[in-house]
Amino acid sequence: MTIPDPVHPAWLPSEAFRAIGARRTLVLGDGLLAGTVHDEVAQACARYGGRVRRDAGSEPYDLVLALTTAEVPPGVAGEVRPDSALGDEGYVLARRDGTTVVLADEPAGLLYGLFHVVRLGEGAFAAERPAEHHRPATRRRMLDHWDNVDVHPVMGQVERGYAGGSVFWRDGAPRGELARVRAYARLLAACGVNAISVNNVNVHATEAHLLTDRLGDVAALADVFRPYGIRVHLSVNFASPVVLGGRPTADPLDEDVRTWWADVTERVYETIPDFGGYVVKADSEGQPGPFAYGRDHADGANLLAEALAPYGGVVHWRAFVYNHRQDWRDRSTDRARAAYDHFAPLDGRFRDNVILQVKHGPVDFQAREPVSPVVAAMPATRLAVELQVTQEYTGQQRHVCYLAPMWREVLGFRPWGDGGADVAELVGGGDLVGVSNVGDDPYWTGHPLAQANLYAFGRLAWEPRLDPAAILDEWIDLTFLQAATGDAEPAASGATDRLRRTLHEIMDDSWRTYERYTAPLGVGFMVRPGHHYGPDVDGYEYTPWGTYHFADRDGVGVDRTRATGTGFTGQYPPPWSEVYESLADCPDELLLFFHHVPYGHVLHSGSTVIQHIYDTHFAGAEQVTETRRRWQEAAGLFDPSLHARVKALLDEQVRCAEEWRDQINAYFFRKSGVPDAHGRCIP
Ligand code: GCV
Repeated sequence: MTIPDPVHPAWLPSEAFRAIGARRTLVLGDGLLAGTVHDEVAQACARYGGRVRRDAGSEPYDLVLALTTAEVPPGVAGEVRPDSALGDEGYVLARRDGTTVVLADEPAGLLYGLFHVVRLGEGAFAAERPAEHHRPATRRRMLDHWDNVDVHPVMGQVERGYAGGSVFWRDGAPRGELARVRAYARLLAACGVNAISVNNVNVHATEAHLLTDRLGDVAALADVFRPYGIRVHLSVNFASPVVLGGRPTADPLDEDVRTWWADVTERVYETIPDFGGYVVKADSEGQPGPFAYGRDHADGANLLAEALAPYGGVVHWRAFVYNHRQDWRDRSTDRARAAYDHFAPLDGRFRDNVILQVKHGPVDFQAREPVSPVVAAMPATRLAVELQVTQEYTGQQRHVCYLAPMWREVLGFRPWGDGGADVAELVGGGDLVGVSNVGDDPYWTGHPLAQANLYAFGRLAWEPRLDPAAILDEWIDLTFLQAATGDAEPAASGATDRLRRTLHEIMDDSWRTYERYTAPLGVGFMVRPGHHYGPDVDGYEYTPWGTYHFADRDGVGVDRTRATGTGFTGQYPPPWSEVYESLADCPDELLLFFHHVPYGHVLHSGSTVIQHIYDTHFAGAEQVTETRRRWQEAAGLFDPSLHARVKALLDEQVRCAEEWRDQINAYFFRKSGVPDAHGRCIP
C-alpha cells in the first residue's frame, strides 16, 4: 500500500524514527499489535541502518520492547518488571545499563510504548532512566467523524468539515484510499486515540445502511484501524427498525423492535468481532428518537445497550438534546438548561454499557462557555465529555486557534469547588470524545497548524493533566524540528530555536486571541447563521435556535440566575451555583453568559463592559496582524508550500478578525452610544 501523494506526515515524519531506526531493537511478543510494533521499527531500520529481531539471540540491544509474558534475555528487564498489572494499554519504560526497555502486559501497551520512545527521540537512548509507569487516564479516547457517505445538499461530504472531503467516503461510496486511512490510523495511535466513529451523528438515508447491507464498508475500515489498536464505532439511526427493517415502529419497548436490534447487532459482530458500538443522536435537531413513542432517553439508550451487551459493545448516547424550534419571544426557555433537564432525572436508569456523551459546555462548542452542569449531576451514569476538534465556532481551520488550553480548563474544572473532583477525574476511566477535524486535505486539517489540535486531543485524552504548552512543544518538535534540520538534537541550533519559538508564540495563546476578537465575555454565537463563519451580531437573535444575547440600548447578556432569570445557575452544585448567580463573583469571562448587565457595569478587571468590548476587539485584531508579521519573518524556516498555505490563511484571519472587530465595536457603539475612551476609529 502506498500513501497517496502528497500527504503531509504530520507528527510522524520518518525523521522522528531516526533514533530508533539507527539502533538494535528486540521486539518480544505475539499478536497483531506486536506485529505492528515490529513493522514500524523494521521500516525505520530500513531507512536508518539499524536492526530489529523478534527472537532474543545473544547480541546486545539498545531497545527492547517486550510483553511481560515473554522470555526476556537475562539482565535486560529484571528490575524493570512492574509489581502490579499494567492494564490493556499501559507500559513501563526504563533505561538500564545501556538498554532502553518497554514492558507491557498487552500488545497495545507495546505500541503506545513505542510511540513514547519516538517522542523522546535521542533522549530515549541517553541517560539512565528510572522505571516510569504509563497508563491512559481514560478508557476510550475517541474521535467522532461527522462524515457523510453521500454529499449532503447543505452540509456537504463532511458536516462542519474544514479540511476538504472525507478520508472514508466520497460521493455515496467508500473512498477506497485505504493507504490514507492507514496513515491516519498510525497518526492517531501515536497520540493515543483508540476508538473512532466513521459516520456523521446525523444519520441520513444512505448512511443508515452502514448498519446492515453496507456493513462491509465499515468492516473494511475496521481492518485498517485494527493493527493500530483502534476500534470502529458507527452512528446509527434510532428509527432503523422502520427505515431499514420495514417495521411499523421503532418503539424501544416493543418486543419486535428489540429482536430486530438484537439480530442486526449479532450480524455486526459476526462481521466485525471487535466492533466498538453505536453512537446515537436522538430527538435532537430533527433526528428520530424515543420521544415519538412517549418513551424517554433511558428507554432508548437501553434498547441498543441490551443488543450490544453480549459482545461487550457500548452505546454513546448524546446528551445534546434541546428545542431547536424555540420562540425567541419566550425568555423563559433556555437552551443551556436543556441537557440537564432531560438527563439528570434519568441518572441511575441507564444500563452499564450506556455512555452518556455530553458536550463540554451547556450550549454548543462556543469559544467560551462554562462547563456543562451535567458532568456533576449524574454520578450513577457513565459519562463521556465531547470536545470539538473541528473548529466550527473557533475559526473553521482558517484561523490559528490552538484549543488545548481551553480543553485543559474544562478538564481541570472542579464542579464542587477546591478539594472536589475535577472533570478529568469524573471522566477518569471513562471516555473523552472529540469531533475530528480531519479531511482529505494534503495537510489533513486544512490549516496545517490545526494538526496540533488533533494531536493535543489525543495526548490530553491519554493524560488530562498534561500542560498544553508542553504538548504544543512536543508537537512542534515532532512535526517540524527533526524534519527541518535532520538534526539529532534539534534544539541545539539557532534556526530550530527560532522555529520553535515562532510557532509557540503564534499558537500558545491563539485561543484567547480568537476569543478577544469574537463574541465578548462568554455571550457566544454572533456568527453568521448556517455556516457559522464570521460575524453577524443579530444573525441568530430572532431565530428559533435559542442562542440569543439580548443586547439593547442599555445592556447585554443572558440572565440565567435563579433570582430573576432562567434558573440555569441552579443546575450547578455549590460553590458554582452561588458564584455564577452572583454578579459580584461571576468570573469576567463568563459574565454575559450568566447575567444581563448595563454597558457601564464594572468588571473585576476595572474596565466597564463596553470599554472591555472595544479594548479586546482592538487588541485581538492587532494580535492577529502581529501573528502574520511573525510568520512572514519566519519564511526561511519552513517548507515553502506549507509556509505559503499558512500565510494565505493568515491573510484571511487578519481580514476576518478586522471584520469581527469592526462589526462588534460598531454594533455596541450604536446600541449604547458610549464612545471609546481612547478615541479609536469605530466605523
Ligand atoms: C452534527 C451543532 C452543529 C451541527 C451538529 C450538532 C451536533 O449544532 O452545528 O452541525 O450536527 O452541533 O453536535 O449534533
